[in-house]
Parts: sequence; structure tokens; C-alpha cells
Amino acid sequence: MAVERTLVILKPDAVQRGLTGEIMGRLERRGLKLVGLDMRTIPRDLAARHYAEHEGKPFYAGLIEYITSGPVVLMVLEGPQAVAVTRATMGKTNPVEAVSGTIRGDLGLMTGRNLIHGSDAPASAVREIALFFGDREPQSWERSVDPWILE
Ligand code: D4T
Repeated sequence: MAVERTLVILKPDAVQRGLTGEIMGRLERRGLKLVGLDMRTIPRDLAARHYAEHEGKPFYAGLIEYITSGPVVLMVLEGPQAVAVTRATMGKTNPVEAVSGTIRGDLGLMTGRNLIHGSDAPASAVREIALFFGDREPQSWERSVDPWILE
């Protein structure tokens, strides 16, 4: 099974609501390995590049306002099919449709305050990790419990 990396953003509402530990804990407990971590306020030009595919949509201006409104926590997670596993753990984009047990299904109510971003495909993950972490190589480390998580 392909080991992948994915980019996660704990959005400003997750930071403001004091949910970063809760959300990071869920992703760690799932078995994903943390290999990159940072906290910063995303500048508008970087937000525009990240959300370029949504430019022109009715929610675009609000989305940029929201994601740049305060500090976020950026994570790089690694594991087998990390992109799909992270998306499944997050739940659907609209928290109303996200099932209980998922991050958005348990902690969110509205699409415009949906707490977390996760790359939507392996190719997007490569692009987004480069966008947010630049040439900072993710941490390479040996996890002693790996034999109890990975076959
Ligand atoms: P992100 O990219 O934030 O992880 O969200 P998703 O991958 O789950 O969903 P997306 O790309 O379709 O949407 C990006 C971002 O835009 C916000 N949004 C989206 C919004 O405010 N209103 C909307 O109608 C939609 C579709 C939420 C996530």
C-alpha cells in the first residue's frame, strides 16, 4: 500500500475554539504519523494560490477572509493512503452532511466554518506541501509503535 503524505490545515475556527489538540489527537490516534507542524497566519496571496480553483465562486471572498483571519496550524501527515484516510476522518465538506464520528460531523455545523482542510488527492498533497512548507523537508523519524499499526 502506497505510503503518502498529506497537508492538513487546522483552520482559524479550530484554533479560536481551542480544538487543535482534539483534532490533532484524532488524526494521531488514527495511526497517521506527524512529520511536519507549524503555526502561522496565512497571507492573502498564499491563500489565493491555495484556493485558486475556487476563484470566481460566490463563496470565494468569504473563504479568503476566513482562512486569513487568524493563525492556523499546518500539519504534514504520513501513512498508507494518508490522503483518503485523512479525508475520511474529517468527514464531508458540509458538516451537516458529515457523519457522526468524523471531525466535522462531531465538531462543526457550517461549510464556511468547517475546521479543517485536507488535501483531496496525492498530487494536490505534493503541491500543497510545497506551497506551505517550501523547501523545509518534513521530519523523518522512526516510530517505535509502527509494527502495531502497520502490517
Ligand atoms: P477544504 O479545501 O477547505 O479542505 O475543503 P474541501 O476540500 O472539503 O471542500 P472544497 O474544496 O469543495 O471547498 C473549499 C472550501 O470552501 C468552503 N466552501 C465550499 C464554502 O464556504 N462554501 C461552499 O459552498 C463550498 C462548496 C469550504 C471549503
